[in-house]
Amino acid sequence: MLIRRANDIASSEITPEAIYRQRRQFMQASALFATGALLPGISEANVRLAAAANARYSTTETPTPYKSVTTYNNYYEFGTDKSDPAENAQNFRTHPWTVSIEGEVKHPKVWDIDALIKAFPLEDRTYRLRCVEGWSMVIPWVGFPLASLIKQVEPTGNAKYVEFTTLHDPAQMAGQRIGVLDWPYTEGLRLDEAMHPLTLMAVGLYGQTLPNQNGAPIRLVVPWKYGFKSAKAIVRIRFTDKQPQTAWGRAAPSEYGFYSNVNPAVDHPRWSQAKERRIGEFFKRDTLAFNGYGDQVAQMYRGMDLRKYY
Ligand SMILES: Nc1nc2c(c(=O)[nH]1)N[C@H]1C(S)=C(S)[C@@H](COP(=O)(O)O)O[C@H]1N2
Ligand SMILES: [Mo]
Repeated sequence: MLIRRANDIASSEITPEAIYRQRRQFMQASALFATGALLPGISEANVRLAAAANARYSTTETPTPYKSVTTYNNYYEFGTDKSDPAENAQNFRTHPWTVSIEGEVKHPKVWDIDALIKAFPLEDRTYRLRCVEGWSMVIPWVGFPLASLIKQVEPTGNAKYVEFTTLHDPAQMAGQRIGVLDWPYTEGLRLDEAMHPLTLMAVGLYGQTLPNQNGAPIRLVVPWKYGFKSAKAIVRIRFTDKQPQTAWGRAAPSEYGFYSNVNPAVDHPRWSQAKERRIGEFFKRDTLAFNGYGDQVAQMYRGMDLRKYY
């Protein structure tokens, strides 16, 4: 047996990260995918997800420890300190939940979250995440390409952009009872960006359902853009002919542009973007153009002045 049984492992060792690593090693050794039930789940809240590893779209860099991924968060609906979301989102209700697909599509539909998660094959994809504040992580997501959903709903000829909206529920999200942003959080992509194979709808990380603080039950992940483009807790995906407003764009248009592609050559008005601190590392590393995904995404911006379209 390539893996130890769960009851041979000291309970302190049974972290989602340890389980994920073992499962990955096991899969690599046996070429067995989507088994889904190799080890018992560690808690009822975090359900294991059956997903196929996608090496083509994954970095081989070491994932940031589960603990950091789930306790160092930006999610202003639950507070502005990095430790706030892990504490304040604990009782956030992610069921029942619907995601409405609307606007310029031939097949608008209000999806039940469980049906949506079952409708498209899930993949394990490890991506870099670069926050506009200057830190970065490597996160093993579970999700499906947004392109799969878009193909199914068939955008009309008028669809040029896609708008994403987070749940608006001030009773549950204390941050929405105060200012900071004009709630709910909204984000947007151009249709070709939304269709790009790297653009993911994430429903899990480290092989399990998303922790609430990371955007359960479903969030966007756009790895070549600053982290704030990757909106959490999505309830609406709307196809439009006009460029959507974004929450950060409304709050500070000169600081947070619509594109917000990671770009070490274009500074934030208040700080440099040339370097970043990978969470868990001491020395800063150079920030890469398009967060290192330039080979795959740069052609979408050919001919555009990336200083103007920041
Ligand atoms: N709804 C919502 N989505 C959000 C945010 C937020 O405040 N609210 N913060 C963004 C920012 S600034 C970052 S860096 C990432 C962080 O994702 P993580 O906490 O899963 O690492 O979420 C993004 N998505
Ligand atoms: Mo961020």
